[in-house]
Amino acid sequence: MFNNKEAFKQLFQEKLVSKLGKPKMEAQKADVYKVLSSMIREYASKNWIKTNQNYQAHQEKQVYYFSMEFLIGRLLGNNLLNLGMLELVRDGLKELGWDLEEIEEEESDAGLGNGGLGRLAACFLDSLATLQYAGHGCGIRYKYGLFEQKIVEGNQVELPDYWLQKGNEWEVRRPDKKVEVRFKGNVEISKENGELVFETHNYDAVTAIPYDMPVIGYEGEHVNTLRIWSDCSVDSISEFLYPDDSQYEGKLLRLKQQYFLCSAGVQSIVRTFEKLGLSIEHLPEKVAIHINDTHPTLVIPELMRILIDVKGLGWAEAWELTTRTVSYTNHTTLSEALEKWPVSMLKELLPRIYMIIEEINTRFCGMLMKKYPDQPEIVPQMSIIDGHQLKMANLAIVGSYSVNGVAALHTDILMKREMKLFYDLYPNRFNNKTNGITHRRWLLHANPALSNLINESIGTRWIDSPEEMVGILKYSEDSGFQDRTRAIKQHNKLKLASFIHEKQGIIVDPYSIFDIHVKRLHGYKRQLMNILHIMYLYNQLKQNPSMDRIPRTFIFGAKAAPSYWLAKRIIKLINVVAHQVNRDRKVNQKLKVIFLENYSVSLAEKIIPAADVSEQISTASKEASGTGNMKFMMNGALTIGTMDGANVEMHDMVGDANMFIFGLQSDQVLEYYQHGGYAVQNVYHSDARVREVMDQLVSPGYFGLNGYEFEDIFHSIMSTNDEYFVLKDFASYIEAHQQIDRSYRSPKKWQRKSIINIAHSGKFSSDCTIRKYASEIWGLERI
Ligand code: 26V
Repeated sequence: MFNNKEAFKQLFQEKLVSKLGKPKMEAQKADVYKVLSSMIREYASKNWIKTNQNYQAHQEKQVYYFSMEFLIGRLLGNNLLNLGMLELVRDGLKELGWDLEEIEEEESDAGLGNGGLGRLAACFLDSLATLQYAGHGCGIRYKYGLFEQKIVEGNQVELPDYWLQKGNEWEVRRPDKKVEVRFKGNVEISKENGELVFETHNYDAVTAIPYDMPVIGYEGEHVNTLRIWSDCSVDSISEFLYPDDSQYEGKLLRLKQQYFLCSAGVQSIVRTFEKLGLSIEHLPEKVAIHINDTHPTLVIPELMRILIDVKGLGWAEAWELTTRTVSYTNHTTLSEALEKWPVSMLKELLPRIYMIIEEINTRFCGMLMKKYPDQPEIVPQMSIIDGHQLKMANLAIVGSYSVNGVAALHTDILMKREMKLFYDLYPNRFNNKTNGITHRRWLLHANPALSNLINESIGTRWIDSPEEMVGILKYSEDSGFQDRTRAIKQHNKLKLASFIHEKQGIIVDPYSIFDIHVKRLHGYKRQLMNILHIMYLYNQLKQNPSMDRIPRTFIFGAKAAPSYWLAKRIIKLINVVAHQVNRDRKVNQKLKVIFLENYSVSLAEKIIPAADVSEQISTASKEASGTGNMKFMMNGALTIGTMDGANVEMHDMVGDANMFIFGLQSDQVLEYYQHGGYAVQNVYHSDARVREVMDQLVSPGYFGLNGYEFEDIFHSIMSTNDEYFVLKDFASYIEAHQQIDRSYRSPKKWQRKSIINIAHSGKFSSDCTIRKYASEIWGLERI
């Protein structure tokens, strides 16, 4: 159908008429988007069906990746790329008078996730399909995705994201595959043939309807499924995505969402498995269930419930099958993000599930008492139910056969500290799988010029084997290659500069260093340290406007959880500083600050290819991995960063010479925590640069309007003993920025570093990560 441009043009025009009842002259961009995307979906359907038939016929083992979040972003461009039709469609549309890039802007950005965890799930789906593994996503079809952020007078304002308003051309509603999810009720226990039988009465039934989206692998042959569940009850369960990120709150609706996903998903898996005609004890040979953080942990008791209450298995057999089926990824060690549900809530909402959890816990604690008879203090530390709380991480570890962290350092911290007791008990269960990103979206699609240059230099094999990107290392000293990578970066910067001008009316110097900090706003990610450093630079430039500094444009993008007061105040501070700096004629040739509103997947695709410098400055030990760091590296930005998360592994590959590393190490940070922190007052009093910017936060009239404006931020540092070590790392952060300024003065050296980073970034492709999950955790074969 799409093997030549003329055929495409012909068919496209026919569809415009038949689908919209409009002649070509009257079609709007939105019409073009709608018709084109539905054509692509239809086109992919053949392979979608074929892939599924193949799975059935070969009884392939399948992995189901359960996640409360899939941050998929836009699909049109990526699907065209993966189908190998991007050029053809772009050219065909052009001849018909349309610009594909503009058409892509018509698609809503599916923001069914908060940040890294949800985006990781989306990258994994892309790699699973491309590598031809039988792997599917299982999620919730939220009616409202992550809120849309507006900045009004420097403050974040949240608007609902009704992403389905224009319809979703990629999904297929599957009412024939609906299942019933049951809440509440009374559990009645009876005895039949000497066996206990559990039956729940007077429950509330909710119908779960799946919507399937094709996940099209690169080269288009292989098409997996992302199945997202929706309900149609009056007070809808799948109404909206919780916008909190790394901040646990025990909300009843959130628990309902979690069980809704787990129950619908597991029921549908068992139904599919049964079509194979095998008896249930073969389940772990044919099915792997993976849980993305603890949010879907209820798959464990739900599978137990089905095996025992519906399939009639005994406890021991059900437990053996369950724990051979489920595997779990941990994504954080922040204690405030660990899920702990009130027992009272579970008992009422999910009485049978709670009974099963209680039984799991009783047996587990019994085993512990036998194993550690002389250390009774161990039991309450490892117990799944702790007084009135259910600890989801403990349940996830006990009920699964694999527990992995998301970067080497993170896994190390899990094994040696956070989960040490569990690691001692189950040493073989723990393993590391460093995160990755799909180079198809983040390089081929987001930065076509750089991809083409790589193709011209080393051929196209790297697209299938991203590790082969190291092949460009041999050009790191080649001045022709350096000039071309530099020109590509400049082109991307010009494009971003004009986007900024269009959105905000601010002119930024496209030849300045683009220094970019985009991610969720959180204390540990230290956007505050960045803006305080900008205040310091501003002070210096004001004092000496002719100071020799390479012009810098600092760009921020960050959403704060609506309930996270301090995070919102930091957004305000960034905007206030930006306002002041940008209109100050004495310095604004050398310094600009931009806050881009509504950071999202589609915005990231515009920003990242234009970065010279990538800010990855979390307090060491706090960022489990980070994935933005990898996206910037792949697009040739140099990282200013701490030895945290996957930065450590980036550093292993490129070395000190090609990254700007600063700050405390994770061991030092953890050591300080064990002794109640460090003496923040000493740093405040001894470093005049620190004191000056801190005092400016609370100086009357400093920021123009009313003084004392940022007393809350000042105190958030001084009265918590600077829990994120912002002041402690400040001096070394200043130094790292000075080094950036010096390095940028030698374009050749800078470009060399940039090429070395690009070359090594292939190892962070999620293809590499998924191969490891498949062979080391799931036991999948490539089809
Ligand atoms: C936690 C919670 C708590 C309950 C309310 C809703 C909610 C939503 C998301 C989360 C997730 C916290 C964990 C998380 O996002 N971790 C991030 O995972 C990335 C992918 O592995 C990793 O790169 C980041 O470093 C890590 O912070």
